[in-house]
Formats: sequence, C-alpha cells, structure tokens
Amino acid sequence: MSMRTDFGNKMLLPAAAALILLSCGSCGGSPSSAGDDGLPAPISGEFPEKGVVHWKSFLSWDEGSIAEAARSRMAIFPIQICLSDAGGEIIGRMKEINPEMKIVGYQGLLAVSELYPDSAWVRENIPYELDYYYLVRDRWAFTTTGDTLSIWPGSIFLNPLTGGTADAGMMEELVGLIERYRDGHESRLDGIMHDYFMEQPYVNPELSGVVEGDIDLDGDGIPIGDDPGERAEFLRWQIEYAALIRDRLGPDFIQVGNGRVPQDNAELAGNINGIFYELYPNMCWSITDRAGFQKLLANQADGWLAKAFGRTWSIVTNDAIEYNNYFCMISSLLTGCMYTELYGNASFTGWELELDPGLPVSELIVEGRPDSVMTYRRFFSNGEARISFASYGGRISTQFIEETR
Ligand SMILES: [Ca+2]
Repeated sequence: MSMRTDFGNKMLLPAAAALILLSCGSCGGSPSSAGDDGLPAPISGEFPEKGVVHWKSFLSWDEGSIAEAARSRMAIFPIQICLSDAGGEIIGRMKEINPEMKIVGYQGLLAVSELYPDSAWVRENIPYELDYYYLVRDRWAFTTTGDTLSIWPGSIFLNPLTGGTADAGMMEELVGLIERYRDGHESRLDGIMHDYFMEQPYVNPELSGVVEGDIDLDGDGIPIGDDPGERAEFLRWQIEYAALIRDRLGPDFIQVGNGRVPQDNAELAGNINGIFYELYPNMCWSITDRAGFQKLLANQADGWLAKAFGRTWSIVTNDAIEYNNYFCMISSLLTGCMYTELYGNASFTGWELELDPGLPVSELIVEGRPDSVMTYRRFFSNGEARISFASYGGRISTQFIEETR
C-alpha cells in the first residue's frame, strides 16, 4: 500500500461513510420518558450494571433502541458521532431518560481513518473527524521502505515519536482538540475510549503483503521488534498522553483503555479509569477462562485504575460467542464491572438477558484451589452470583442462584 500523495486523491476508502449519521425519521416524536416503553427506569445502584458498546452509526436505531440504551451506566459511541449534531440529539434523548448515564467517545489510538472523499460533507456532518484528520495529516507513520503504515484496514497509523523520543507537541495538539470539542459539547462527551494501548504496533493479518517494509518509528533502520529503546519511547508516549488528558480534562473525564497494556502496566492503569475487556474472558491471548477472570479481578483492585466520579469504569464484552454474554454478566456482578450484550460486531441491539439480583450484600468470596476447583461467590439481596472453574482453568458453572425464601 502506498498513499504518500497529496490530500484530495490519497484516500481510497470512505471509512467515514460507514459513520453516516441517522436520517432521523424517528426523531420527530416527543422524547420518550422512562417507563413508557414498559422498561424499568434506571436507578443509581441498579445491578447488574449495563454498558452499551456501539461503534457504529445510529442508522439502525429507533425509539426503543434509545430507551434500551438509556438503561445503562455508560455508552461507548464513536467520538465523531458524539460530537456531531445528529449524534448529540440522540445522546440528549438518552440523557433525558437517564441523566446519570455517561457517554464515552471511541477513538482509535494513534490511528486516523482514511477520509471520505467529500470533505464538505464531513465538515457539515462530523466536523471532529475532519479536524482530527487535518491535525494528524503530517504525522503518518511510514515503514523502512517508505510505505504508509497501516495496522488496521481502512486506517493509517500515526507516528508519536520525533527525533526518536515521545512527541510532546503532538500530544498537546491531540488533547487540545478533544478539549476544544468537549468544552463546546459538555453534555455529550463524558470521556474517551482508547483503542488500544500497545507495546508495539501489530499489523493486522489482513494487511500482510499489503504493507511493505518494517515498522521503525524512530527511523534508525532497526525494526521496532528489535529496538527496545524505540518500544520504550512508544509506550512512554501513550502513558503521557493518558496523563495529559487526565490533567487537562480533569480526573472525572472518564478514560477507558483497550489492549493488554492497561491490564499489565500499573503506571498506565493509574492514569485511566477503566479497561475494555474485548473478547472476555480469553481476550486474544489463548488464556483460560479462569486466568481471564482472575486478571479482571486483579485489575479492579484498589490502586490499579484511577477513579472518576468516585468509581472505576471497566466493561466486559464478547461479540463472538453468545454464551459468553451471560458469563460477562455474572463476572460483572462478582468483580464490580459493567457488562454488555453483543450479538455481532460491536453493535448494540438491545438487552436479552434479564436478572434482578438486588444489591450486593457481601464482598467476593473465594473458595478452593487452582489445582482442584475454584469457586467465586458474591451474595446479593435476591441471591448469589457464582462461577466455578475446573483445575485446567475451564468453566464448570456460571450461575445466579435465586433465594427461594
Ligand atoms: Ca528503530
């Protein structure tokens, strides 16, 4: 792939077209209020805690979708949609129903989408997208052979190093853009989700043979995989970027991070407020269900993540295997996280699982040993959440046992 040409003809795919906003045929009616769809009004302290994950447009949504989404504590939508007029209208309706709901904008970390060719349309409809594009247009990363670096189809990777060290100026500009938009749209953006923090860029297999050359962000001719100093600066930039957002947008501007680094690196974790567990419990690392659960538990311990609005904002998700949605829900009850239900690719289609556990009345109880059976239990006012793992790390049972008094 080579796209080192001038703006205007370099963009191949209309990635932004996928983000075309709702035509809003359903927007003319009166705002729905909690309860008129028959759903219980969300109240603070309701369990299990739901989080919406929807990295798409609102085109497929109707009044019912808005009401269902509003039953959540947090919703993650593409940041440029949160900051668009049409997206803001829908977010406003959700917040009318549930004023405590927090809106988090999804943004690819160190990535920029290939631009929709009609920049006038983008300016009119998703202006953040265009401003972000212009801001980073001179920051593309290139490989050792001068090819444009892409690690995900439809996007271009950015180089956060200058002269071999973390580029503080670039960081300032990126945070400044978020700050400027947030300040103009305070009610629509309560935080940001970074997808994702990484030790080094990993080129998606779909691009193997498309991207030529090796990744070499400091330009010394040594690929990043063989260059510990380059990897250290690359990680340093990410940690300082999260710290700068926290500093400039305040400790209650929620930051949720995807990737392995927030799960393993205390310094980064201490600058953000939640972890996005993608493909929980195994993530993409071939770990056992038990290891995934234990990692989730360890990450929620005091002192790992920073709090925003007095709590942490982790969410367990799985969009590939339906039976994991229930495991996500019970895991969330045991560990104090949010869960979501996905039946497909990061697209919210409503809630199918229903459970009324009441309020937690105990801490987590751990029984057994790793070489036999381990059971995790937590009592709620209406029963007990419980997961048991076998010695090999697989699940034996995932349950909510209702009290039958
Ligand atoms: Ca290098």
